[in-house]
Amino acid sequence: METKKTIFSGIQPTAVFTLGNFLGAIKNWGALQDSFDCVYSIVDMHAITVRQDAAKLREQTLKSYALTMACGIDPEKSALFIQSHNPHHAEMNWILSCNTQFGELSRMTQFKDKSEKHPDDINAGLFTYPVLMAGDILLYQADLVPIGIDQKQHLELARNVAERFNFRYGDFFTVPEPYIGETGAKIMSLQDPTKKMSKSDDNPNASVYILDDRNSIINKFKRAVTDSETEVRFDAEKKPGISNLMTIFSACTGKSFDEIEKTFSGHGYGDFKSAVGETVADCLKPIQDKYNSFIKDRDYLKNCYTEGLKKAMKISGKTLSKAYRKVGFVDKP
Ligand code: AQP
Repeated sequence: METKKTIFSGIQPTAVFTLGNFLGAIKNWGALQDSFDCVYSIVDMHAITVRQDAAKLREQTLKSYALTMACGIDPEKSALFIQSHNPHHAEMNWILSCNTQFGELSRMTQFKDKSEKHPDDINAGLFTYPVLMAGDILLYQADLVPIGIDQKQHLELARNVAERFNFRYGDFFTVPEPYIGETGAKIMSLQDPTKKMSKSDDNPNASVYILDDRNSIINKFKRAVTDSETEVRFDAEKKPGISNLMTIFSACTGKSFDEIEKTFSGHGYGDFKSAVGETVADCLKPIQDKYNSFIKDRDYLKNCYTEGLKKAMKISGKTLSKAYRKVGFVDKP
């Protein structure tokens, strides 16, 4: 019998997910569930690399869990769990930290970006974030990791750490490959299309959040920054705003850029922006309805994340104890 390949991916519960998180990552997660063994996590340990309000983080973690289910992750098919519930992640983090170089972590652009954004809190966790992420992936011996392009550098580091460990201790970790969807791999801010759309953007018009109401979604697209021309045409360099809107429209409708250009030829930006807003609102409506029913049923949610944890720990426990043996720790009594 052919064994299925394993997928791992995670998302931080720092705020309601954006359209970028959905189109770049979670939409793919759902589509992969039938063909792969999928392990998905709400990575709350990563979230605390930036200062969080404890009560809000707790609530946002549960909301993120419900939202992930609403986006199509079926906890019966996938192992969907909350990262901090599984102690193996912190333990693996230490083993891998001792196999990661200071120099390679210093080159991570996310560390540089986030240090600039939070100059008063450049903590060690922010620096070693990619090691924790490498552990998340390697604990499940994942073959593939669905991510947006922004996470490619971190995945490359996870691959290097896995290869170094394998070289030192003998073949052990599966070296993971990135899985980047064709459309939506990088959704840009609606207010500055040279910057990625982010959950934690201070400008409320820059990001569309999955739970935004219909009017807000349509208005955010109406206000989206474009250029001084009038032609709906894909040119990521010269027309980043319009190209971003075309990417979003294409990811939501399945239409190619050629088809979009033909449909909106001679229409001007106003009509196109309205069409993108309406389409995104239609696309998010069923997710919002499902979310509203999941979030009310806290017992059901608890049951799902408890079962998800059991499935995840069964796999991660085996990997961790083998890694402990490899590095020379005495078997636990
Ligand atoms: N703009 C984006 N376009 C496409 N994919 C994206 N992802 C994030 N932003 C975009 C993908 O979403 C997954 C989960 O991301 P994360 O929660 O680990 O955090 P992040 O990459 O740091 O995303 P944010 O929204 O910018 O969060 P904050 O503001 O909290 O730092 C990843 O696979 C990512 O590639």
